[in-house]
Amino acid sequence: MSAVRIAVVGGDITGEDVDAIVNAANSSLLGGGGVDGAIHRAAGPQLLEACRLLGGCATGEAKVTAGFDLRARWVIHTVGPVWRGGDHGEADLLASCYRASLLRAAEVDAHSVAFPAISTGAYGYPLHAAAEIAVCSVRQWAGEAMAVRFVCFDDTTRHAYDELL
Ligand code: AR6
Repeated sequence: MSAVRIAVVGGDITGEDVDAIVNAANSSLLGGGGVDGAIHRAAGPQLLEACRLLGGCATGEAKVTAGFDLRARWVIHTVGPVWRGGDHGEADLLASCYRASLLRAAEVDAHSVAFPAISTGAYGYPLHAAAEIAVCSVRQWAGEAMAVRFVCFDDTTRHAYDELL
């Protein structure tokens, strides 16, 4: 039996009642637009202070902070690849974001994790390919039991995940 239970939901990730939400950040970890901006607004200014101490994050890796004003206890900040045509290791880097995020979650004893569709907004990763990598990478998780929620901000994203699951 798989260690992962997967759900697809619509809406805003900042309201998720889970142990950890994942942020699609940039390598500075100092905030931005999209889901990153929404998470920083909802978590409050302490999140930026905590991020400053992390010294950035490489693409494909993940780092954890507290969730501050969020319902989620933790925020896992990961940096997805910018889409550059698909020949620049984008798929491996995106898969690595999901794996690294689940590893960080397990390290802080988080057993429920909400993911946005990493890299599919400002970073331009084609949605269907990204959703497939998201689902495959999460299904390969072989660690402790994990409830994963893919939080889809728009209907197009939701359809892409629904088709896969
Ligand atoms: N809840 C859930 N998903 C959301 C939310 C939300 N509140 N807001 C947007 N999305 P993006 P990226 C969806 O651009 O492509 C930032 O400036 C959005 O519709 O947020 O990884 C960072 O600082 C899309 O489906 O992230 C980086 O510089 C998905 O989240 C850069 O953007 C990802 O879109 C990262 O780009």
